[in-house]
Amino acid sequence: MTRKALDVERIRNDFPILNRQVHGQPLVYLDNAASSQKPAAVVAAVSGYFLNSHANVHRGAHLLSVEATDAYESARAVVADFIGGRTRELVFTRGTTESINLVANSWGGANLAEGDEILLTLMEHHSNLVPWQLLAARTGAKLKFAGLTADGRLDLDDLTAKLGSRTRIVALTHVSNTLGVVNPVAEVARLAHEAGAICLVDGAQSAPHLEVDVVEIGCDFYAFSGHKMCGPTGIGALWGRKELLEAMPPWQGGGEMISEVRLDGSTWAAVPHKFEAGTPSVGDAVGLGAAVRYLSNLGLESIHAHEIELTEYALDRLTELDGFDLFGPRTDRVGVISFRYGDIHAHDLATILDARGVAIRAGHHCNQPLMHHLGVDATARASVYLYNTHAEIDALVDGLLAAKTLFGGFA
Ligand code: C6P
Repeated sequence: MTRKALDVERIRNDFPILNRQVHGQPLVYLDNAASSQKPAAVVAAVSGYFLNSHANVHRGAHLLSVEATDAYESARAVVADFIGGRTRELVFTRGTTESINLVANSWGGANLAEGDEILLTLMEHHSNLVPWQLLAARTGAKLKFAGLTADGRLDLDDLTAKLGSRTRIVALTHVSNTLGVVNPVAEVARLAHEAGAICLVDGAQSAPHLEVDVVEIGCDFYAFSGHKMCGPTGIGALWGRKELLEAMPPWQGGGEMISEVRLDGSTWAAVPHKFEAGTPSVGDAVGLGAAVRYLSNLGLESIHAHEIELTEYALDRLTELDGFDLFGPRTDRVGVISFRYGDIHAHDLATILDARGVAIRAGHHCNQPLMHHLGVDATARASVYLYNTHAEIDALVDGLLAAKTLFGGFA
């Protein structure tokens, strides 16, 4: 397939919010790792659904319910295809956090016993750590953590050394939301399987930016969120291997997830509906389907190439600045750029940049153990997406220089 270069100016027209001003300055949105902006096509799909076709799904005999069910289930097919999975293996959830909690509670509750081990890494988001802590407290399982190399990559030797006969699951992020590094998840899935464990990949920061194929990765679960990939908030998905999903008990009970309910017990709907108790977020699923269509039309390969080129430009310019210190490796990364700038606190940097219309994130990024490891309490973080431009990177650089001037230089 030939890769088309992105027409970024045309793409920017699809995102009306990018034309607004912030504090009287043009918006420069560089907080995409936290949440992306939405193209008009996604907003139109959601509003079109509610204005024309809304009813509850899987229930009604009337036309609107049939249309709503079709819209919901075709969104599932599109989203599953986007990550190379089969439709019946894709469970709609509220996002990555809920997807991982589903696995920890359902698979973990059924499969872990005292002394079993859950292997994570030092760079996990709290969403891929706290659910396992809760599970460990409930089952007596132990958590282990693979370390990092000095330049902020996953230490595969350490991970291999920590995989043992009691390891039941290796759960790791595909892309670090602080370090920007892309982890070798296919290699980790292979190592996990060799050790008799399964592998969960947190795809919150990869699904929006990389061509993902869960079959090629060879993982057992893949979790991601719609709002970081041009879709609505409150919707995301868990992809899981059919055999695992079928063997797992339901997590939440209620309508939609049953086959038959009697007073003395119930039987369950087939996957994926077994894991979708209650009325689902139909409009958000439709919006996620539209987001996936939007990204697919542009091509993930082209989106990724644009982001890599922009990231290279950003790193070239930023690393020229006196006092700029990048967290994470220079290569094998996406456009999540975490940094320290002299002795100016990350929160001060974010405030000064905001006054100039430049939105970045400052804080621990729900990575407190990683911050501990890096010896900081917070980092500043700029993160790019398909609609960002070189001029916006220049605005970031100018903002940092202005911050230094405002502080009268570094101590
Ligand atoms: N990271 C960030 O600014 P939810 O909130 O469920 O959509 O995604 C949680 C999550 C899980 N894993 C990774 C790697 C993530 O980056 C995130 C969300 C945002 O970095 C908000 S803290």
